[in-house]
Amino acid sequence: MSTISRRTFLATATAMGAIALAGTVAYAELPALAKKDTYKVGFAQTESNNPWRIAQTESMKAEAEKLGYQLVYTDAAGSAAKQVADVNSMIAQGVDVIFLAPREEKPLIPAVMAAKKAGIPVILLDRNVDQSLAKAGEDYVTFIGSDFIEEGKRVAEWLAKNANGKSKIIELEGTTGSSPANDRKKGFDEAIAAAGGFTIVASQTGDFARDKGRQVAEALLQAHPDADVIYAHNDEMAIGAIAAIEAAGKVPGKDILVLSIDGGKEAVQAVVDGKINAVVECNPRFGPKAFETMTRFAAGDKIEPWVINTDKFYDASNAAAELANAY
Ligand code: GZL
Repeated sequence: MSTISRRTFLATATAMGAIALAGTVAYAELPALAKKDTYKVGFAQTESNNPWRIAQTESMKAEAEKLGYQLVYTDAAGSAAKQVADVNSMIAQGVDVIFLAPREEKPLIPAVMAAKKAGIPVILLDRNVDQSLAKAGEDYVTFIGSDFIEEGKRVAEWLAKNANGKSKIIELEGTTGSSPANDRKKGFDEAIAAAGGFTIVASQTGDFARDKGRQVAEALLQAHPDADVIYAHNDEMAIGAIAAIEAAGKVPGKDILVLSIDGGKEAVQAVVDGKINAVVECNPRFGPKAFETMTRFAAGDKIEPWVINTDKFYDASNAAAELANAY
């Protein structure tokens, strides 16, 4: 190889290396958030098909308004693909930061990585992404949300103490592929197996929706007439299951125990009425903690990889007293 072409080769290789390194460095570092008086903030919601999601959206909008920030809000109407497109549109609009409630753990990874590549920090709210594909502190700032495994475990622990001989469980799972559905199942199933004496006779998704939950509960009650416990991953499906139990001529909360997660007013009232036996809260009021975390990040604080929300617990012993505080 002649000297010139060797020099050219080395210069080119160095330039390419620098580009590659720069590219790598840009990809390797979490985007920053400048400290400013006001921000243009994106919030990519999954859907608005139940009181929990509506309460979460209201909380985010109220906090943004209180702070005087511009909020770019999108609703993916239950489509992970649309939620990815929504995030890409926020990137195109040049938002400063994106709050994302990833509908499902894997499909939203491209959205997280696109925001990172565009230099826009992402804060995950309420639901997480697949931890083998994206990391807090590298690809997104942090995950703010409940410990879903613990939520499922707390339901199982209550059941193990209060089943009074009931033992055949129908499990109504949340949205397939979502972190709350995956982890509420993991937490409950492992704890109930450890307790011994219980059988999960059927486990099927009701997509966190009331009517789908009712339909699935009706079908599973017909297939398993000996079932005497229904564990629903959220209140909407639990309330749907109550209708299914009554349609089967049985008494919810007595013939068939009903257990749930979320703790909305309607479910806590059902605990007061004896139709639901126990509910683990999953508070949707993310606004204050979401924007407080954003402010900490902008100030240069090191944000913990998981900002954990603590959850209350409701059963016959406290539901009436707590009802006013439920969302
Ligand atoms: C949990 C949240 C779940 C609620 C459901 O953080 O993602 O989604 O438990 C809602 O009610 O649909």
